[in-house]
Amino acid sequence: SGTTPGIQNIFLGRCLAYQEIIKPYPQTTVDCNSLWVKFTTSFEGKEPCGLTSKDYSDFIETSLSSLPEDKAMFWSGTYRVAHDYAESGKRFITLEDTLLGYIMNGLVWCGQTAPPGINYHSCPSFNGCPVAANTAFWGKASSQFASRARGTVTVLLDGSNPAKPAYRTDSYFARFELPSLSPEEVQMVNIYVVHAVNQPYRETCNNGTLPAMQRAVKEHGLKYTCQDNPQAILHLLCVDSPGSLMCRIAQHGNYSH
Ligand code: NFD
Repeated sequence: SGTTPGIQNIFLGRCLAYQEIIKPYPQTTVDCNSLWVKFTTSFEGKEPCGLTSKDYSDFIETSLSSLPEDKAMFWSGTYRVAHDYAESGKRFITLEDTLLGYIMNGLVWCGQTAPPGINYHSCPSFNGCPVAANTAFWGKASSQFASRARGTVTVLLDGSNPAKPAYRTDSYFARFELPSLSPEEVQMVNIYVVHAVNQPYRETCNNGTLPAMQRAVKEHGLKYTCQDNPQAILHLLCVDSPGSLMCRIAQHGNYSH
């Protein structure tokens, strides 16, 4: 598929709405028109597969500001529940709750050497380039986001997916985020293993890929905790299966055994 239709309007609209209406946490103001120019300058007129994270440095560094303490949240395989829990930056701040991530989430774009420099008709698929073009942007955005985390950070991993291990060394989290956490600024990594309701616990804090992840966190010089399906996460998942046994919450005057 090609570049997202109307990408300039979406970009500018998201940028303005984020700063004028959404404002999830205090940040310095960024001019949306100059940000659009920095974005297009990153890839315009260039081979779509020839980009590196350097091409996006100026754009990414202009739009990402500092993060409040204890708020950064990372997710891997847990997009929906992580964002439900983060509550649009009110409880936790994911990359998608920052100005940069909010503007860019879900957009598709690519350049071309021929005029007009942006390809509106066809862009390489996610795996279509030798080094995915996606990684040039999202890898840099992820590492810059993680490098701004302070205090306690929270990571949500998927312990129920038979096709994808909870901790994959080829995930953005493992490749770009964990290595960018500052051992000086980050005091604790709280790992939450998410288990789908009514599914067997495939991987837990003590099984599967989680021990390797905890070793990696420790080797990076960080302290951690690990919890399987904490109550707050379970309660969020239970919205979709309120009647299932593991979702039953005792109510005053309505206990069932
Ligand atoms: P993931 P992760 N094809 O859930 N982040 O740890 C297509 F089309 O496995 C945010 O790798 O976890 N898309 C964003 C794919 C993107 C494919 C990257 C694929 N084969 C990284 N594989 C974002 N907002 O878009 C992976 N993806 C894409 C940061 C797809 O968009 C976040 O701060 C999927 O939703 C988070 O902490 C996304 O990669 C961590 O890295 C993540 O795949 C999540 O990357």
